[in-house]
Amino acid sequence: MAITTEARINPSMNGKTKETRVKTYQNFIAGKWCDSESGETFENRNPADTTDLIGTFPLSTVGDVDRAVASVKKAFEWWRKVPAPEKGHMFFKLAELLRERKERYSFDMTREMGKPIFETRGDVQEVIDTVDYAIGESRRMFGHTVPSELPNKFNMTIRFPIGVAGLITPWNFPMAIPSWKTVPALACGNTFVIKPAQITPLSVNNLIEAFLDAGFPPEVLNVVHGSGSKVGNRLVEHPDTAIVSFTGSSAVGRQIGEVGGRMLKRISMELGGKNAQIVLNDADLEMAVDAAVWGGFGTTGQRCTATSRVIVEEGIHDKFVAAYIEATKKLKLGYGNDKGVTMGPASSEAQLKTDLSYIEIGKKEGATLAYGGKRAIGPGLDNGYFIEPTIFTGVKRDMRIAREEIFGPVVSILKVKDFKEAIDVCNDTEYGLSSAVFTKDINKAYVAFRDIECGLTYINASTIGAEAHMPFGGMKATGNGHREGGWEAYEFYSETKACYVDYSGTVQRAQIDNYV
Ligand code: UN1
Repeated sequence: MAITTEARINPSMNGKTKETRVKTYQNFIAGKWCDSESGETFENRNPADTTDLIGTFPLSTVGDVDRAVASVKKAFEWWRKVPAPEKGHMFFKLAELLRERKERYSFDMTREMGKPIFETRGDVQEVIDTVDYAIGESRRMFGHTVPSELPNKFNMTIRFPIGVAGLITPWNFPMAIPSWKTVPALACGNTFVIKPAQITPLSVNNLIEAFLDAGFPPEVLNVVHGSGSKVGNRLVEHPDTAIVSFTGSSAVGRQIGEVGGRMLKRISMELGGKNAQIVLNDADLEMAVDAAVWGGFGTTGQRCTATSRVIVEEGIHDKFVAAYIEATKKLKLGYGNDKGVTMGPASSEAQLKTDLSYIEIGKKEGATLAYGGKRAIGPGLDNGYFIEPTIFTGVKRDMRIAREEIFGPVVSILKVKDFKEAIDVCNDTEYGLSSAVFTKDINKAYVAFRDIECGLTYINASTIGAEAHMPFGGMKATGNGHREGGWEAYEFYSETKACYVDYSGTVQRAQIDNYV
């Protein structure tokens, strides 16, 4: 899958934890690793140290996508008939391989997108969890049997494979999110072409390598690297991709929805978030602070589920802010494969610029910059896209920093007078992905479940940390109503077919013969 073209020494970052080879990576199309027909490539660099070139990947064309789709379309004809439990055996082997390779894949992931190694281990673990679930689900895939309204007639539903899935995946969970899509897609009998984000192509090649080594037929899975405008668009517009699953921004999601809607495709979209953690007066302060540090600055704030707003009730506000700043000071920035690092860089220069521009916006809007606010510099940081974890206080609900998704380590604190106002502020956003409430009052917990307009609500836990066997996704502009993870993903990746057997020996007319 990769050809080493050049050896080089990387002197920086203590030289300890760095790979020193530059490789040429390829697409996987029609059962073979291959370059793009364009011959063009793009670079994959370490965002913690941009002098560290990880490798080059193919900048693919519409022609490459068309070849890939044609190939997996052909494979679908027989893959759909392979018994699901047989697929389950392959998933069993895949889980074993992923467990063996967890450390290597985590290292590669940290190197290409920056989150610390303990987080990338979690990312690979999320893949393992998703695969473990598929092993079980491959022997379930339940339909329903229900009584018929007519005598001597049998009614049941079965799950029916759909066809080719075009999968477009982001860089913040470079393996976990691709696994949420690829694993149930294959388990349900579909085949796929995946286009990974250009920031994290290696992690998806690693996933594909694991699939192949686990014995999945090479014909059923293809990866095509390149830009969203060429490769991504073609996957959406291709007449033979019956399914499109996309994780990314709401702006791109709207475009995909338009095209896919017109073509009547089955589309799943997991888009932006502006998640809030509510801290009520009776909250356990220490826990609420820990959760807001993890939720706000884990993954450098680059999660759809990141805590970008903390809504704090008046009585605990000042204590919370002071403790939150103190706890945030303890974060250690650096290259995530180095020991002791707890926060990596922004994953790209573009993301860093967005983060910094929102900090300027926050200041201009009149919020108080309580901590951070600058590009982070110093030993081990100067070649990377590092930014200080940033806290704004005195944020008002109509400010842009309280409304727009930033996707960086910039947290807005909003003070409210009571629980009712907290819920009102929490819902005052176009998004509806994740939410959290810190309280000891069980009644308030249930009110939160009833009234918060989000796909995920946590009580006394951070807004991040969804588990792979639970449905994941959001309301409002966060998506189009589908969920990833757990059983709901299996519903998305298969059609429901209603099957009837009439064993009465006569032609019975439903709704008519039984109501004379
Ligand atoms: C995302 O940010 O798109 O719940 C996914 C979480 C992770 C997944 C996040 N398990 O934060």
